[in-house]
Amino acid sequence: MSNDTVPAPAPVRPEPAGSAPPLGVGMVGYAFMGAAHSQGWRTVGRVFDLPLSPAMTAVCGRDRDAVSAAAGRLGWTSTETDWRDLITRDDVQLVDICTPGESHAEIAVAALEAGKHVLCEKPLANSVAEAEQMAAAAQEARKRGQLAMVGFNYRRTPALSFARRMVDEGRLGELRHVRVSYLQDWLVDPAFPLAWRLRREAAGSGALGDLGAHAIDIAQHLAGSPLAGVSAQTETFVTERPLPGDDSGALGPVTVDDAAIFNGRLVSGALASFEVSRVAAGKKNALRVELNGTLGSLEFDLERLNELHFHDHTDEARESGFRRILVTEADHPYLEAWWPPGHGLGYEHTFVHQARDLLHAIATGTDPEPSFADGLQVQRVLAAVEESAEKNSAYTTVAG
Ligand code: SOE
Repeated sequence: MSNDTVPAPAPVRPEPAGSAPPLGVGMVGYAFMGAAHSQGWRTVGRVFDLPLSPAMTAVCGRDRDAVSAAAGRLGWTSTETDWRDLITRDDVQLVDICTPGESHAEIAVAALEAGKHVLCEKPLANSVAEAEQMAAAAQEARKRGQLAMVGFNYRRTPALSFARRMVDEGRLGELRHVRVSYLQDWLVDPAFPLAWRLRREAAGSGALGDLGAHAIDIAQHLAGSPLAGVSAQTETFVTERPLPGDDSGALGPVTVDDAAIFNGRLVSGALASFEVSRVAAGKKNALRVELNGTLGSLEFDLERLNELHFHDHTDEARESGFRRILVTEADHPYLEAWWPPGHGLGYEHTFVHQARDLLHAIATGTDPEPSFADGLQVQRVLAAVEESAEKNSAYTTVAG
């Protein structure tokens, strides 16, 4: 066990007098997602009025030197080299899991059994069986007052939060279509190495679990209805890639998809279509969402994340069309705590909002969304997509 204390970075702003009671956070993993979550924990108390004040108590990683460096860089007070030691610390009440999918289930279940609240990165797990185990552990823990949430952070862009509000208020009428594409291009180059995200045993699936999980969550969340079934195709275009850290030029097999396309029917009756890819040249992190209802339509593009385009179909035809809503007004979701109108937010703010919402849920004892049960349902959709693709696109019902 390490539990080394690293010098804490100087606070940006001193804690206000009479501040909220502390809640110790312990984070496992400190790469891309760990850095994003750290940004959330570092910032949330300096922007929002909170019922609990998160303390960045400890970060955990196997390599002692690397985790120590990460702690200093990201703002964590101490380190652990074994997550089993992290989850049993008395000064940690919330365990934040930012590791590859292969370890989510083991860490989350153990942390819940150790009496901690849990935040887990998406996708919830690498298989439906693991996700079921996690959802069951979360249900048990709920009886003891512990909460568990999945990190589908895009729900917390102000624009998509506002879109959800507009759907709830009936501004789109009855939804007919939900269309989501999520495209990246970092795997176009066949020389890109066989990283963990390209190995099924580590990542569960490829673009499907990585990007499709977000797309499915967003579609179902905005529509307020789950997918009933899907018809899908998946493809791995580059089937072998260079082994990381091996200069001999040896290749290893890619065991996940590069891309997936699928369509389906929501329980509400709306039709949904999805396209996800990590080989779409020129698309960096292009998440696009479109909703068409009987009274109007909405469009969102993560590359212009402060905007929402709304067409009100009840407008007089001669004046109707899509209008751009700049989602930066104080009464837009989350914006009351940020900048004056027009001073937009970015990707990292979704993690601040995620931390804010989870802290409020813990303080008030309310169920956070998305829950582990929601994460399990997304996992079932992912499994149905893979099953359909194996059966040459046969319509496959989502289990549940
Ligand atoms: C990598 O493709 C990735 O980091 C995803 O894993 C994240 O969930 C997404 O937000 C950005 O892209």
